[in-house]
Amino acid sequence: MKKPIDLYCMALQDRSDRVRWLLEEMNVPYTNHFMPMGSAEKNSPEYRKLNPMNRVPTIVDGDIVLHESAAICMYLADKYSYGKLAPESSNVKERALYTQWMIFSVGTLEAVVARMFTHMNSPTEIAETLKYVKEQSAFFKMALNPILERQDYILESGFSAADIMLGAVIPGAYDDLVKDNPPIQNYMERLKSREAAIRAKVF
Ligand SMILES: N[C@@H](CCC(=O)N[C@@H](CS)C(=O)NCC(=O)O)C(=O)O
Repeated sequence: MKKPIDLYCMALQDRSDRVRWLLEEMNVPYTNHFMPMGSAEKNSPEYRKLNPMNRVPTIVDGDIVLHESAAICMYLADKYSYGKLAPESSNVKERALYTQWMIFSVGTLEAVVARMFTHMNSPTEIAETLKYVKEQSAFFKMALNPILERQDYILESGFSAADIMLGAVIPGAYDDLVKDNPPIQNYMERLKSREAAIRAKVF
């Protein structure tokens, strides 16, 4: 029998959330390894060998060791759900859009959302950060709203790992993206009600 995938994280609600949600969607067995922030295990040389960045998530799947949540989700969806949660390469347009949204979710959206955790150290910085997030969120809405007004998920072909990435990141900008914005609000309700997301305790 295949060994369950090892998923290294600090807690359920860190960036391991999207990986756990995807594994639950695919019914792929996994083991959570919780290493609280500042713990000896997280700072150990053994963990550094798996992830030299000393961050989470990291997975070990046989001889594959991977970090970066979007890369992990792309790898897992290709390996365990090719043609379902990951569009096939022969479906050139869907695959290109899938890659776009996977990378957007961490490289652009999460980069903006994360500012609210790191750039809030003085009243001036807080005001600047909130203004920046609001401005960027206006662009995000321009990109996402028209798509989510015409279809249930970010890809025309239906629910995919890209929705998992977006769904895990979007709540971080709740006031600017979700509140009083029916297209994203309804999208988030659809995602939150998925049994795999509930099992993974993402929200
Ligand atoms: N781009 C990376 C970011 C990873 C990351 O920053 N993870 C945070 C937790 S959510 C972390 O490990 N922080 C602990 C630390 O920096 O020591 C990804 O998406 O996996």
